[in-house]
Amino acid sequence: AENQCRSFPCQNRGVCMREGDSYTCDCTRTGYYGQNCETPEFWTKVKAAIKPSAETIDYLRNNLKWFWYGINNSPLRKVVMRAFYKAVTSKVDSPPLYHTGHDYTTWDTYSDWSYYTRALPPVPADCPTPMGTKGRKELPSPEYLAQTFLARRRFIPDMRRRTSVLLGFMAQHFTHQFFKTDYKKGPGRTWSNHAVDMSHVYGETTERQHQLRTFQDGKLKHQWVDGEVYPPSLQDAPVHMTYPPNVPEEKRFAIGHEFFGMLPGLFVWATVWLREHNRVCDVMKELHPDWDDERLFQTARLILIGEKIKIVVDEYIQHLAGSNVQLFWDPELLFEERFQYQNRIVVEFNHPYHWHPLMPDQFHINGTTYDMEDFLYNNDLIFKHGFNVTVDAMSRQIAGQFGPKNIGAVNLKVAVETIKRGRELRMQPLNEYRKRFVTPPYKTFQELTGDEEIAAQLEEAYGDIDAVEPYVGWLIEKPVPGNVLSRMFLQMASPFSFGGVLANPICSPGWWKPSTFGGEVGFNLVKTTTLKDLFCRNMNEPCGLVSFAVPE
Ligand code: MNH
Repeated sequence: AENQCRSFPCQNRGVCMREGDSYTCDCTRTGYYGQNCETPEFWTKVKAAIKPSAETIDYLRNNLKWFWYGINNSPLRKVVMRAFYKAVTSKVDSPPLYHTGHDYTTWDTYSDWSYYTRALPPVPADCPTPMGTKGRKELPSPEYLAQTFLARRRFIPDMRRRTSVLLGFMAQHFTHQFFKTDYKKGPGRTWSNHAVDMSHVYGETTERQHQLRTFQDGKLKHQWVDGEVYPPSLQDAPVHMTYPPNVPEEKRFAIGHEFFGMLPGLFVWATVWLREHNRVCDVMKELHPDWDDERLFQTARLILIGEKIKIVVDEYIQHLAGSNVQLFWDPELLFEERFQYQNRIVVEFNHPYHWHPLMPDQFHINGTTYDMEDFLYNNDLIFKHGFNVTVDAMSRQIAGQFGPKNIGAVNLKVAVETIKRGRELRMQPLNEYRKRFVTPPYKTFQELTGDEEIAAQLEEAYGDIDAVEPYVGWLIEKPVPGNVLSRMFLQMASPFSFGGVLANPICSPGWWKPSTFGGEVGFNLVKTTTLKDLFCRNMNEPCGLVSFAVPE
C-alpha cells in the first residue's frame, strides 16, 4: 500500500490522514471543504476577494507617505496595529499542533518542552524522493549547496536599509535567549524556556542565576574596568562558559548565556543589559527601601523583559520592516481578542533566523581593522577602545545584506550544518511553507531568486521548484522591496516574532499594570525605553552614535 499523504494533497492547513491505500483531509475550521480542502466556503471567498496581495501590501506600506504619516499620528494607528497583530498571530498554532518528536498531534506535543514545535509535520518517511514525490532521488550535498548559493565571494553590504553591525549583534544576542538547540540530543531538541525571558542575561536555570547574583540589593555580579562596569570574571562567578583553551583565565567572563564570550558584539549587549539591570535595581531601591534583594532582583528582571520587547518591536522590527507604517508595542490591543499567553519555539523559526550574511569579514573600530579571526573571543578590544567608542563604531559600520552568496568563511560551516539538520528533521519543501503561510507557491526558479544564473543552478540542483529545501530557499529568495529580509521571513517569521513577544505573560491583562513593575516608574521604563536610552543612560559621557541604521 502506498501512503497518499506523501504528495501533500491537503491544502489550506487541512490535515492529511492516511487510510490504507487512500487518505482523508481534515478541513475542520480551515474555511475550506472538498476532498483536499481546496474549495473555499462562502465567507472565505469574500475575504479572499477583498484581501490585497502581498505585493499590493508592500506597495501600500512603502508608498503613500503622507497617508501613513496621518495614520501614525492619529488614534487610527491603534486600529491598524490591532488588525496587524490579529492577522499575524492567527497564523501561529497555539497550542502547537506538531513537534519534532512525532509526525502527528500528541499529548507530548503540548507537554514536552524539550522539543521544538514545528509549523508543518515532516515529509513522510517512506517517500520516493527526499522532498516527497517531487524533485531528484538524491539531494545535492550540503557542502555543494552552501558553496554555490551561500558562500560569500565579495562582501555585499546592506545598502537597502543600511543596517548596522550593532543590529546584527542584537539579532544574535536577542534570539539566542530562546533559540537553544540541544545539539547533543538532536536538531529538534532544545534547552529553551520558549520565551523572551532575558535568560541570556540571568541564566536559564535558577542555579546559574544564583551564581551570577550578588544577593545584595537585587544586583548582578560585575567588575570595574577603567571606571566602568562589565560582566564579572569567571573566577568570581563560576558558571559554564564555552571558551577555547587559548583564552587565558583572566580574560574569561561569566555571562547569562554560555556562548556570549565569543564575540565583542555579544559582549557589548551583555554589558549594557547588565548595567541596566543594576541601574534599575538602584531606582527600585530608592522607591522601595523596604524591599529585599529577591524582590528588587525579580522586579528589575520583569522591567528588563519589558524594555527589551519595547525596543524589539518599536525599533528593531521597525528597522527590518522599513515601511512607512510605524509599528508599536501595545499589549492592550489584544485584550478583547481570543489570545493565548503562552509561547513555544518553532524550529522553522530558528532556521531562517540564521542571519549569518549580516556578519562582515572585518570590523572597523576607531581606525583599527580587525579580521573576523582576530575579532572572535577578543573582548579586550572593548577595553582598548572603550565601550562608547566600540558602540559608536558598530553603529557606523554597515552589516552584510541578507541574501545569496554573502555568508563569510567563518560561518559557512554553520550553514552546512543547518542544511543537514533541516534534512534530519525532514522539513517540507519551501513551497509547502509558502502555502502554509498563505503565500502563493513559486512557479519558477526565476520567480524565487530574481537572478538568472542562480535560478539555473538551483534548477540543476533540485530539478523541481516544488522540491527546493526550505533553508536554502529562505536564504536566497529575492528580497521584499524596502525590507531587510525576504518574503518568507515576513510571512512566516513575523507571526512567530509577534506571537512570541505578545504572548509574554507581562502582556497579559492580569500582569500589564504598574504594580507588576514596582509602580508607575517601572511601568514607564517598560513603555518608553528606546535603544538610545538603554545605552546612553549606562555609559560615560559623551554618548556617541547608537543606531540600527548607519547614517548616510
Ligand atoms: Mn550564529 C548558531 C557562529 C552570528 C544566528 N552560530 C551558530 C553556531 C555557531 C555560530 C558556531 C552553532 C552551531 C552549529 O550549527 O553547530 N554566529 C556564529 C558566529 C557569528 C554568528 C561566529 C558571528 C561572527 N548567528 C550570528 C548572527 C545571527 C546568528 C548575527 C543572527 C540572528 N546562529 C544563529 C542562530 C543559531 C546560530 C539562530 C542557532 C542557535 C541554536 O539553535 O541553538
